[in-house]
Amino acid sequence: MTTQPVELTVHSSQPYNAEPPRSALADHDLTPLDAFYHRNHAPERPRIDPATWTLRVDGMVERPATFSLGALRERFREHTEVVTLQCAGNRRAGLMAVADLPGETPWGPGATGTARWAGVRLADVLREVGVEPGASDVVLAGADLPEESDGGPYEVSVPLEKALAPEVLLAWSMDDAPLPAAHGAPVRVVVPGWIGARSVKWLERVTVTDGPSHGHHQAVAYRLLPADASPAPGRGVPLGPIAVNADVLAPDDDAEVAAGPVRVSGYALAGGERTVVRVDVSVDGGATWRQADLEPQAGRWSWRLWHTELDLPAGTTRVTARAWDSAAGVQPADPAELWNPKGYVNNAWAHVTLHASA
Ligand code: MTE
Ligand code: MO
Repeated sequence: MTTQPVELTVHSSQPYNAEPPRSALADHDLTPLDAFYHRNHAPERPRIDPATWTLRVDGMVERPATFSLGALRERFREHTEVVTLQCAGNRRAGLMAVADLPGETPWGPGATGTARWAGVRLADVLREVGVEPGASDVVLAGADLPEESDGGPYEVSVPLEKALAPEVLLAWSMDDAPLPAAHGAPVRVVVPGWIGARSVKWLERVTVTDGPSHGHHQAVAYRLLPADASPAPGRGVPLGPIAVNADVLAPDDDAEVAAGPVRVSGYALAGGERTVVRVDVSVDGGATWRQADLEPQAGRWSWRLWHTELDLPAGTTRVTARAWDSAAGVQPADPAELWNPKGYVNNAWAHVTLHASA
């Protein structure tokens, strides 16, 4: 088998925002590194020397501390998790087709990917410094300086309860190799089951607090607003756990295929603590459905690959997929009902159009 270099669709170069085509994600438990999307907010990637890098842990803790990379490796056990990251803006193009979202990145299906991450548990680090009573949130700050952060770094927070969950890692390794600079080296946070925005890259500071971060990307962006509201600090619901989502990854949208049996495959992701329990595929716009076969999950926090075989007649067929999660959540049919002023969480039914020749 020959592997061709993946060509990413580059939405912007400063900040660098790029996604792979569906075909590069299809049928891989672990996303090939060159097919992993890039989502940045600052125009420049920070330059960090791992030899002098330190992590400051402070705020409502009994023993504020500063750790070098060596100290983190020595003091804490390494843990590994296979985790799917998904940007809250994934599939935004489907919302933009409903109504314009000026200034927002028109993400297609590729702002998601799965990797094997290794590092230390944030919980172990927090236990070492001792969280004080009354604390409720953990603020995570990177080294990069987005323009909308008013001179400060990219900063978000997660509730203390999630920060203490065993799956949340401070990762230095991606797919058994050192974490690439583009994905947050030397150390990034990985918050499984939650929107990608909480998985802070180029981590420099962890601060235990009694409220969420006031940073732009916690207080204004990455919040869900009703369609008729406009973003303002504290308005709307902060996005945390991912909503159930799925996509068709192969064949690609608008592909030419031979009529007859066609293998269709994709992924489904439940988000939060939930799991994918079922994926349906329809060739008649959702009037009737067949159940796809689910493949074993690579990890508790990774997507679930699925596939089915369709018998396609000559001509054009629109293939639709939807997933169900273990909380009886199912993807909604219509992106018009989901449209929101920042264009997050498009988890409407997925479609690709296939052209079959006899
Ligand atoms: N961390 C920092 N420091 N700066 C960022 O711009 N973007 C976030 C998150 N962590 C971001 C960050 C968003 S919105 C997503 S979806 C993921 O990183 C993307 O991670 P990736 O570029 O490694 O795919
Ligand atoms: Mo994101």
